[in-house]
Amino acid sequence: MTVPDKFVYPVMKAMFCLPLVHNKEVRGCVYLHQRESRTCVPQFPHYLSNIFIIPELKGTTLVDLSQSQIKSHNWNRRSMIRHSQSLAQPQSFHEVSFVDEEGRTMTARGPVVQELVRHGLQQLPARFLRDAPPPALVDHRELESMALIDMAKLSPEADPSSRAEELRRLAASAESWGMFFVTGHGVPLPLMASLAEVLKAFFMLSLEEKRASVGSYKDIDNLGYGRSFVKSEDQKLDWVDRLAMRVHPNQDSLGLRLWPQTPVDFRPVVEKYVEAARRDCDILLQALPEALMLERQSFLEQFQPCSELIVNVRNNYYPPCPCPSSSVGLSPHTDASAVTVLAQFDGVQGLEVLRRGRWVRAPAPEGALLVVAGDLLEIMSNGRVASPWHRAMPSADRERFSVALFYNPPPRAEIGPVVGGGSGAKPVYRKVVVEDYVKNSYTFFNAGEKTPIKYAKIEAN
Ligand SMILES: O=C(O)CCC(=O)C(=O)O
Repeated sequence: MTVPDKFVYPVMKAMFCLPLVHNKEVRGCVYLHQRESRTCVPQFPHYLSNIFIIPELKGTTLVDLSQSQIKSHNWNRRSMIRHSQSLAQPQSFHEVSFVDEEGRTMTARGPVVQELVRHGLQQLPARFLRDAPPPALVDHRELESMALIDMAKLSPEADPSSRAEELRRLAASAESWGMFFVTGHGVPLPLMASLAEVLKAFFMLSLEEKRASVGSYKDIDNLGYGRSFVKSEDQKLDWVDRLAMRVHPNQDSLGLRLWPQTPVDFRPVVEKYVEAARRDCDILLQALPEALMLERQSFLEQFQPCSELIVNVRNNYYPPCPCPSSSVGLSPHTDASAVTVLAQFDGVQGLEVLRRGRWVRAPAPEGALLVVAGDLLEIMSNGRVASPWHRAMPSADRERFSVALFYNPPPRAEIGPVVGGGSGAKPVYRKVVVEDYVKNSYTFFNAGEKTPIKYAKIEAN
């Protein structure tokens, strides 16, 4: 017997599915979900005193099955408990296609994380269970050096002394962290809010609706609705579902653009966001070399012809995790991009960066975008801006959404280090063809800290 759909809400923890017993009678079944928070709790004040998880009710929803509904399904306390246990069984899988080392297209399966959560998962399945990853420190003093750059001050029309100061801060943060936040960027706050809205609306569709909405990228490695970087059925998995899309170039004939049809404004909103974020990338790709005392156009000129440059977007959804201390939202990696722009929402943190051997949790300031150096920028800057080794961690009680936009030169472009600006250095990286580098990076994705970039390093004699 199944619970009628309209009463089944994503369940965060199986203990939340306890039947509600009132005067020894089954009065209802409690389902809780963060998303619906404000609507529900006030509707059931008389129930609250019966539930021993009251302190956890903040930000949750109660859904009540009335006596008559229970009777009509002939439920009793035991069958409801059985039912809530059966909900905990994982049922749905992402099919992931990938190209193996011999160029064959292979398929592997991995559970849909969001569905595990919806079915009231209590224990982390073995495929998600990691040896406890080292926890991150929150070091506010250290984080002060991760700059919040005001892009308005980078404009050539800005006051020269505040512009010089902003360029100095930009260089310092880029060289020290490989990342910095930007405000005063070209993405207006209402557009950020719309981006969050369409993203959440997409992930909150049922699994069938999501699949129907987005279609399939089957023949393309690492794109589509599903999960990233699965190469085998026994590999440890990340606690994330994602929708990864190529958004530029935009020729449909390449079969690379499969936009979700629902919500209907998904595509216009994401396209508007991409356009604005791309403009910001271009500004930063001029400001950065200037800040590093290199020729201002020396990075951006490596993005020609710009009609062919590649922009991918990965929309990440990290549902609440029953055992966050033994799982990872997104495994440690560097980005193969030149520049990544990360949008985080609702102030929910999760991104962590390895710095001086310690994991440090990045903040998620409202309205700011995080700019992260990718491996290609490390090469272009001859190692002065190192791509940070980073990961995302899930949380026990908060879902998290993020959008990572990867900005890359055209696949056939050859990029190389720009040396100068008083560094007096010899190149420590060789020139690489972008598509070769990206392919190499996928191959070595799981190979350990900063392995992919060794491909471009010039070994010291
Ligand atoms: O969600 C995050 O904070 C990290 C995202 C990320 O690193 C990625 O998508 O490559």
